[in-house]
Order: sequence, then structure tokens, then C-alpha cells
Amino acid sequence: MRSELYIDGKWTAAANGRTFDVVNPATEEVIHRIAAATAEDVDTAVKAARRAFDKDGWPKLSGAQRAKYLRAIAEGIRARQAEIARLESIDNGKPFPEADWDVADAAGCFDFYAGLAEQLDNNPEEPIALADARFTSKAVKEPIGVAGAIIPWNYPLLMAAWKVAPALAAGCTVVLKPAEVTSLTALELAAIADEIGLPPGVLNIVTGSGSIAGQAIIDHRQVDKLAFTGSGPVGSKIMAAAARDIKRVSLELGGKSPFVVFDDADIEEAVEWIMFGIFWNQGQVCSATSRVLVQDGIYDQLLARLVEETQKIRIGDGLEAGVLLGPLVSKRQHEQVVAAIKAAKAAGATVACGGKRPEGFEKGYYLEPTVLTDVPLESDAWREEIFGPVVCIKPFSTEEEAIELANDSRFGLAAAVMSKDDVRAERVASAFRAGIVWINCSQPTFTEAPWGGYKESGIGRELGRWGLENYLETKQITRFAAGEKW
Ligand code: TXE
Repeated sequence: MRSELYIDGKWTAAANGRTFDVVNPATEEVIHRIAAATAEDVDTAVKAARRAFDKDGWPKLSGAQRAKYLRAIAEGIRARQAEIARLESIDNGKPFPEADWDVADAAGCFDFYAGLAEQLDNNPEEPIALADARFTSKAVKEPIGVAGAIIPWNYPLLMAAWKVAPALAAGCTVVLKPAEVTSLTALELAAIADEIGLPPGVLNIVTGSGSIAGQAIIDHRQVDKLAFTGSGPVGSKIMAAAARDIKRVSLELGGKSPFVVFDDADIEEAVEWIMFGIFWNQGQVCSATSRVLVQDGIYDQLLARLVEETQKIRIGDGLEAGVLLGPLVSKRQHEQVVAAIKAAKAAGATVACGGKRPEGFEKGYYLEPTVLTDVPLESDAWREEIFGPVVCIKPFSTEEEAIELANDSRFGLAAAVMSKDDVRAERVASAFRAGIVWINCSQPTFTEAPWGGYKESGIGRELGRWGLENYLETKQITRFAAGEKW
């Protein structure tokens, strides 16, 4: 396990020597200590990234040359997939098979953006037809510069990949800060970048708190672009900081995503997708479908099956074989989710199952998967992101009512609909005010497809070619033809 900052191709302690604890959420044990970056460390990292961008030539490499580095990083991740997945599991709490999947996905993300980096070489210029024929014009794409990336703890390595891979593909250099509760795998990413010979300063990883290291990144005048995934309040702070010196900004924030099930849907399939949509990763998923709306004809039957299946979910240490639900990521997150359930009950909700620490678990931030019914529409449980294994389920009678309930939220990250009637499913999909819509499923995520939210769920899109655009500027080059008169 790495414990130092990775700045300018070197491993280094924090300027003031401070460190912070790494806690395994399954056991509550301190398993490691990591450097806590100061504003001075961030300044050193940004200056290294600046130099790598302005002088050392990273953006001047061809896309194909940058693609070689990205593919080597992907290979490096794959070569140590099981080891990195184990670290992810003991750092974040997620079951090992999920961590293993995330690590493979992170490698795939580097491969995918390697492909897009190559395409930048093939199609760098877009000719523009001007009304005035004396001029010819073209648009070219160029990297924005130094990107400051700040990521959360729910998919530690994958979120790093979602930011670092497109940024490097575009030709940007990066200063990345992982979440303080899950920094281990981002440091492994730095180790891989180092091993494969990524030039110094191109990728810098600073571990530490949001209020010190994160704040220093967003305030730094030499950072050109901020990319953030995390909570709404911090997203607002980042946008405000970006506004001061007009940094480019992309934000992926929370959600309270609806899942509408019509009464022609297969109940067993619906139960499976509902569970995947809210209990996967302990419900700590920005796109979790946490508000389930079920048409009244099948509501009682579906609820009964959902409760039955939910109670069968095997809870335990993520490293134990067969475990489907690990602990929540931290003491703080556990306390927040428990408080949200308590508030839901006080507001009138009924706990159909779960809602408490599972029996036999004295240590670890465990919580039973929870189904809430009778949740008042105006309550926080219905409106605010809980970010834990807690689903609210409600009946509806008409399509119109379902759409109204689904869209009645300040968030708009994702939404799902289940129906055997394809025409209806398409109609509802188009009525949803959300950036990601699933039909007859919930949560499948593809590196090739755009990811991001409407409304307060964020701004900009990650993944696919949209993710690359986040790190590119557009330059117009116009030429006045020789011999023409002005
Ligand atoms: O997030 P924070 P937290 C939501 C979810 C969760 C809640 C709180 O509802 O319960 O947020 O989680 C860094 N300047 N999501 O408190 O604080 C911080 O160090 C710069 C949804 O852990 O937003 C970390 O690296 N950076 C989400 C990152 O921001 C700052 C995933 C995210 O932490 C900063 C996670 C500052 N002033 C939580 N303050 C999703 N959309 O997937 C903090 N940070």
C-alpha cells in the first residue's frame, strides 16, 4: 500500500509531514496512514502539471502517442486486477466481485479513451463553409490545459479513470484528489503511471481532505478546468470557485432517481432490477433508483416479493465469498443513513424491512437493506438523496401520475421504466427529465455512452465522446485568401 503523494513523477510526504488514517469499514480497524496534502503540495502539483502541459510537450504528442500510454495504464491495471480489487474492497467496503468488476471497467475506460485519442489524429480539423468566399475557416480541437479532478469514495478507482483517461487522451495534464476515505487505489493508479513511464507532471495525485487539498485545487489560478463528482453543496462551491476565474467545469452530483414499474411488467424481473438499482454498492450510487413507483395492480404482490428477497441478501465483509452487501463506506455515512431512516419514520414512513444494524455485527458500518413504504411526498426521505441501501416504494395508478411523481424532484440524474409495452416505455422514457434513462433495467453503465444529469444533478457529460469534449477547447482558424480585396 502506498502512503505518499505522487507529484511530478516522485513520491513525497506532505509538506508539513501530516498524515491521516485509512479505516477498513468492515472491521473499523486503522489499516494504513496516508499523506495529507497541504495547499503548498497542491501548488507544487499544479506547477508540475503546468510545466508538463506548457513546456514538456504532453499536448504536442500525437493522439496515437498518448494512446500508447493510456493502453499501458490499462494493461498495468489488468496485470494487478485482483490485488487492486482487494484494496478497493478493504478501503470502501464493497464486495470483492463488485470491486473486481470496477477495476476491470477502469482498465476498459483507459482503453476506450486511447481509441478516442487516436481518432483525434485522424480527424483534427473541421472545415467551415463561410458565407464570405474570400475567407476559409476551420475549427480545431485543443486540450484545455491543467485539469483539477476531485472524486468521491463510492467508485474510487473507476471515478479516477472517468476523469484521468479522457483528460490525458485530450492532451490535458491532471491533478487528482481522491476522497479522503478511499485513497488507496488512486495511489496504485499513480504507481502504474510511474511504472509505465508516464512523463513527470502529467498525472499528479494528492491525497487529503476536501477542505484543504480539494479547496486548494479549486482555488488555484493555474488550473484551467475542474471536474468533480460528489455532493451538491460541494458542487456549488466548485462552480462558484470556477466562476471567479472562468475555469471550465463539469459536475456530476447526486440524484433521487425514479423507477416506474407498470403492471404488465414481469414481477420477478422487476424485483431483481429494483434490488440491483438500490442495493448494489450498498446503495452508494449517484444514479441509484431510490424512488420506486409501482402501478397499483401489482403493487402489493411486488412489495411482498421485494421484501422477501431483500431479507435474503447476504451481508458481510466484502472479502467473504458470497457476500452481496458490505458495510457502508464510513462511520459518518453510516450515521447519516441511520439518521435518514429515523427521520423517515418520524415523518410517517413505514419500515417494511431492514432499517437497523444487522444482528451479529458489532463492528463495521453495516446496515440492513431497507424498504420504506408510506413515505410522505414532502419528506426528506422521498426528496433527498440518502446514499445508502434504502428504497422508498409507492403505488401509482395512471401513466400521467407516474411521470408527474417521477419528475417531481430537484434532481435529474437517472430514471428507469419497466413495461412490456414498448411504445409506452419509449413514451415514458422521453417524458423523464433525466440525463440517463433505462428501459426494462436499472444501472447498466457503458463507457461509450454519455453520463450526467439534468437539473441539480450536474452539468456536462462524462464518458463516451462527450467525456473527451470536457477536456477540449475549440479554436477557429480563419484565413483571408491571397489576392482578395478587403
Ligand atoms: O461528499 P463530498 P461526502 C453525496 C451523497 C453523500 C453526500 C456526502 O449524498 O451522502 O454526498 O458525501 C471533496 N473543495 N455523494 O461528504 O464532500 C472531498 O474531499 C474541494 C454523491 O463524502 O462532496 C471528496 O474528494 N473539494 C456522489 C469529494 O469532494 C472538496 C458521491 C466528494 O466529497 C471540498 C459521493 C471542498 N471544499 C457523495 N469539500 C455522487 N454523485 O456519486 C469536499 N471535497
